[in-house]
Amino acid sequence: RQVRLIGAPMDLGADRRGVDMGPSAIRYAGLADQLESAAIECVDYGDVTVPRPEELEPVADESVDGRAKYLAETEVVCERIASAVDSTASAGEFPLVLGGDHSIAIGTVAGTTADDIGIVWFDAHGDCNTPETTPSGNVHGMPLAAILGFGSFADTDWAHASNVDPENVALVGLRSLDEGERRRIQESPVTAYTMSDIDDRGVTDVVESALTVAGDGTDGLHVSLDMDWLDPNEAPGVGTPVRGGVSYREAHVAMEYVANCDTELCSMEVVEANPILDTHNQTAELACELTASAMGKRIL
Ligand code: DIR
Ligand code: MN
Ligand code: MN
Ligand code: MN
Repeated sequence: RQVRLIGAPMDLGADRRGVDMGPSAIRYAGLADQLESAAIECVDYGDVTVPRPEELEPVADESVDGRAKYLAETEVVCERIASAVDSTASAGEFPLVLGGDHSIAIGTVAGTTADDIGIVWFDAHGDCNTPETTPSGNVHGMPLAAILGFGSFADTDWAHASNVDPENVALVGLRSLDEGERRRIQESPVTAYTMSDIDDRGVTDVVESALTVAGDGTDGLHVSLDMDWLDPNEAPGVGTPVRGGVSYREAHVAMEYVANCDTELCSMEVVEANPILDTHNQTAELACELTASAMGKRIL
């Protein structure tokens, strides 16, 4: 299946400007060449349009909606991403969305066409804040809550995905949770694997379990890869680094397990690579390598 790259140069969901350059940095690191040298055909759709924060009215912080900065603009961008993902899938191609901050995941999932999808979410964070619980106001800390319809996201049909059951969602690699989202994750049927689980069981066992959760009774798998899932020594170019993440080898083997999964992989995004915060282009280069592994690249 041909892979279609969709750039989402989105930075409205995060405090740190520069993550909008992620798609360029990942392309510059040679993603298309890496895929093609692994005999994975690839076309580039270009970027979806994202408004610049400078051209937008500052949002008031008073209302509940105001606690989610740029939520209305995020909706517009996510609808564009969803339509790009949808037309990619309809053309029989595989949508690989390049972020941008993690808020773009709302758009990717909204564009999926399978009736019942499972999600594996690789992240240091839970991304389950809602406008009611967020300490930062940044939507990149809320996309999974939006997809699952937690809190006031229940009424957003552009965000709340009707083809995702929380029973089929697994978080992998958690090591930083805000209080409200911690409670939300504990109360919901979402399965959460922390870094301690990876310490105890090893990454392959945890990823296998996560894929089983996501594949149980579903007909498609969505994978969301936040680069801050990795240890900051490997991926320094992220806005919210947290010590104690997975190593280079652990990340690769996890993506190889994703590629070998029995449930059909139907979409993926790689997010939060920020070249301004990076050491040379190390984090974008790693984003390329890991997505190539997930798309099936092997050494032999
Ligand atoms: C934090 C950061 N929990 C927030 N979240 C991030 O702003 O809600 N998620 N970086 O990946
Ligand atoms: Mn995230
Ligand atoms: Mn994160
Ligand atoms: Mn289901």
